Amino acid sequence: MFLDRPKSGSKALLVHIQKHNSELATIVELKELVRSAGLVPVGCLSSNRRYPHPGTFIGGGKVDEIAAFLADQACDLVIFGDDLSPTQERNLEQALDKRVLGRTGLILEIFARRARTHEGKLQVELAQLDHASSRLVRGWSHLDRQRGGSGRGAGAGASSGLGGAGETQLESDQRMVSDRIKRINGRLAKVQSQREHNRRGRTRSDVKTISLAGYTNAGKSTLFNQLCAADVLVENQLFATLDPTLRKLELPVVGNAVLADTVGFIRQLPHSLVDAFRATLEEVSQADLILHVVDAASPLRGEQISEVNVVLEEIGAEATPQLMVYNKVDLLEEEPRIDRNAQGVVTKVWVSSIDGAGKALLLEAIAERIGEAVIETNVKVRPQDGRIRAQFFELGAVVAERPCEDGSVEMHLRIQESSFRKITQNKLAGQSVP
Ligand SMILES: Nc1nc2c(ncn2[C@@H]2O[C@H](COP(=O)(O)OP(=O)(O)OP(=O)(O)O)[C@@H](O)[C@H]2O)c(=O)[nH]1
Ligand SMILES: [Mg+2]
Repeated sequence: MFLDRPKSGSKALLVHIQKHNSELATIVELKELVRSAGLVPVGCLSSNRRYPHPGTFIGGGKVDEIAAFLADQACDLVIFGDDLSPTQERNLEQALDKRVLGRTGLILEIFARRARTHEGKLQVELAQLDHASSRLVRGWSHLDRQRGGSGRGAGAGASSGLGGAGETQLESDQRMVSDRIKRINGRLAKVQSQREHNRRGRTRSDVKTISLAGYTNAGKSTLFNQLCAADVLVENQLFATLDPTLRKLELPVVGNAVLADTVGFIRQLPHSLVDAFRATLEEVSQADLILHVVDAASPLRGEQISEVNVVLEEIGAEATPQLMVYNKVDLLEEEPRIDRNAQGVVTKVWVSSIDGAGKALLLEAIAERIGEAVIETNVKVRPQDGRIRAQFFELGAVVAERPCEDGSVEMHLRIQESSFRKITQNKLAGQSVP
């Protein structure tokens, strides 16, 4: 009842607010979002506004223009490219007598259509309920007015002690939503503890995890299929991938790693979604390396990179090492190549995932970056492990050393994690002092 979703194939009028540059590209993106939600755009009206109107987002003249369009054309709903407050949404629905959807509602609809796994479906429902419940609370005064109440301002209801059908209905609606949210949270906790368990297992076994991240439609799944000879869904649609998929990845020198394909990001990714998907997004934040895949041919390339970084920060992945992958070079006058910074560290790899160009370069770059993890640690080396001590010195990994009373030495090391493991072969297990 609360999740009243538009039917597939519904006709939608799009409303776009001009704010800054690259307007054409944002309109194209809005149309793609609408199509990805299974809806059919039948028109697009633009409005120039610096600040949204508090009551209706757009001005009165624009509302009339939309009403005129709707009177003329068969259309099932009106979609705004921006987020609307619950009040704005309701006022517009009343004025236009049509279902109105803001950006968050639209993205939630795409996710609802895309969710395949149990966990994905629960997460999307959670986000939708969260979104619906905010509307349920603040929409109350509007409900009250409709039912012949006195038209008090939003927020006055709960404490004003109003009786009658409106309040009771609202309260029972709220209770049903919050019960459902609790139930979903309970079920999610179970699924997610399994995910956590699997991830821990991977960490313990020392397998490196590399996670793809990037703007939706950047080509993450295409790249994933190239690198892992996998067969995950690739589509010229936004949010084709929702549920994370893990596969084994063979790296030169380093050996086996795990690569994770994940959900794409987008400008203004709804908060409720980020929250609901926190567990799956942990594949990204907990990774040893993030491959930030960019559609290098997009006119919005720069904006998309910043948007992805904003979401990465939001999920606590800002400190995770990143390697930029500039994808779709086949659409540019570029050859696959590796870019390095002044210190010689690989920062960017240019590839084409669709034809596999640059694949070897990328694998090389990943191996280089993954192998770079340097740890600083103290270890105690017994006299009979003299060979281990010599190897640390050979590598130039010894920062300081001091003898202990029992004849062993305590060594302070700065060393590549993998070399440390190779040299000690766990013989020093339990002696390492972090
Ligand atoms: N020309 C060209 N097209 C590409 C390349 N890589 C991917 N594509 C196309 O870009 C579109 C999106 O690819 P996906 O791999 O589904 O993108 P994604 O990043 O996984 O998208 P979401 O899962 O929706 O976030 C598809 O139409 C691909 O065929 C490339 O290197 N060159
Ligand atoms: Mg994908």
